[in-house]
Amino acid sequence: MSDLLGCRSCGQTGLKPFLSLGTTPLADALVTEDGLADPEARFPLDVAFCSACSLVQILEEVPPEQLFVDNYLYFSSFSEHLLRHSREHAVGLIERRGLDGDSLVVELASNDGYLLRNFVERGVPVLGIDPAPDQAAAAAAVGVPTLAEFFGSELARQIVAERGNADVIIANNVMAHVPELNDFVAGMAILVAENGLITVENPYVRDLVEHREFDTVYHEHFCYYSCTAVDTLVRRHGLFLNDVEYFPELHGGTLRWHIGPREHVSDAVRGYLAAEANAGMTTFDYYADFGVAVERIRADLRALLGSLRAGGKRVAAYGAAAKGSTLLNYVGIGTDLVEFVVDRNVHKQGRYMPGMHLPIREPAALLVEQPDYVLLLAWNFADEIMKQQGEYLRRGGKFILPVPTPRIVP
Ligand code: DWN
Repeated sequence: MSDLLGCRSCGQTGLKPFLSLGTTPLADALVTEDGLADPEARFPLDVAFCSACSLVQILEEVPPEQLFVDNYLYFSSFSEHLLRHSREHAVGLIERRGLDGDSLVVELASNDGYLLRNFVERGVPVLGIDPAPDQAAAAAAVGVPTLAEFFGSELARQIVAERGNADVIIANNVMAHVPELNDFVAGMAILVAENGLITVENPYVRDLVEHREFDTVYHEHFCYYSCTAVDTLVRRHGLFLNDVEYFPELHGGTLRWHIGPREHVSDAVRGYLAAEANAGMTTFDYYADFGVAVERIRADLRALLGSLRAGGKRVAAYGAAAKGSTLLNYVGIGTDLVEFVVDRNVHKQGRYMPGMHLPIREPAALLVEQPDYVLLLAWNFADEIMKQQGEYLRRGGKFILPVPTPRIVP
């Protein structure tokens, strides 16, 4: 199969698979009560490496409309950590770039306006782009004008004609989500002003491998990036990877790439490129054993949950996250092991996790049911969630963190 497929970035065939997570339902396709008996769309979830440009990517291509338009329930504003991170990013850009009422900031995948609202509050004109209709409507309700469309070179030309070039383009957790990757980057090159800045954030593939974050693989994430792969990708479109920032606490380890139409590459970028080459991230061998490590996590987590349940302990879960769907389906965790999942997102409550059909309830259920253990599916927000669940912990509750190795805390 992979011999036929060309790399999403460079087009090279001969992609080399190194991880197979089976055939799984779509991670954010939460199931309604009425839909429990209906068959769920399932797709192969296999990850491969491109030896030509070092891009890690999945081999299956699910239509983006099916992923992000029909019944997409992810709203960014349910995490204080993410809101704080976004606010700091916006304020920093305004100050460093001297943004004002004559500027234009465009965000690609602007979701519910969680980030652009910081610019609106400071008088900087913005434009959000997000194909998910409910999120676009939520953004408009907080004063963020939003186009409910997919971004690419055609929409970029349309925006330039109507609004001019963008002084800043922000693309957080979206460049991993686009099947037509080159058209997406070409669109950014068209839209950005000649002295403008593009900041792109995505989880770092080095953390995925070295912290065993296999559950961050799902069909919404077509690509998993290194600086090497991003550098090659953007240069193809006349853009340059000029700087990079690392946020170890965000989504399991996130890089923010600073990209622009003028070349002035920082020592930080040179350092990352050298470190990735030295670590072997530009070769298949770096990824070759990842699948074995993931199979070990599956065995260890099943054993831990099985022993707790055999001992009469009750187990619930926290975070109806996309990564939670991957984990539950790959490990095979049903209601025999975990009774229910809680989540703050009211749009998710009352539905069921894809595939394994764990019911999703509000977080208060943890104090009502007081399970002995809670499997933290949203482990990337462990600090925020465990602080929030202080009462559950004070009553003797404990959390289970699934990666990089299943363990009970505190
Ligand atoms: O790339 C993507 C990442 C950034 O977000 C999207 N394609 C999909 C989504 O992935 P995810 O669902 O794994 O992301 P999160 O943000 O890790 O999901 C956390 C879940 O936990 C959300 O459903 C919200 C929920 N939550 C909660 O209930 N209480 C989160 C926090 C912080 C909380 O306190």
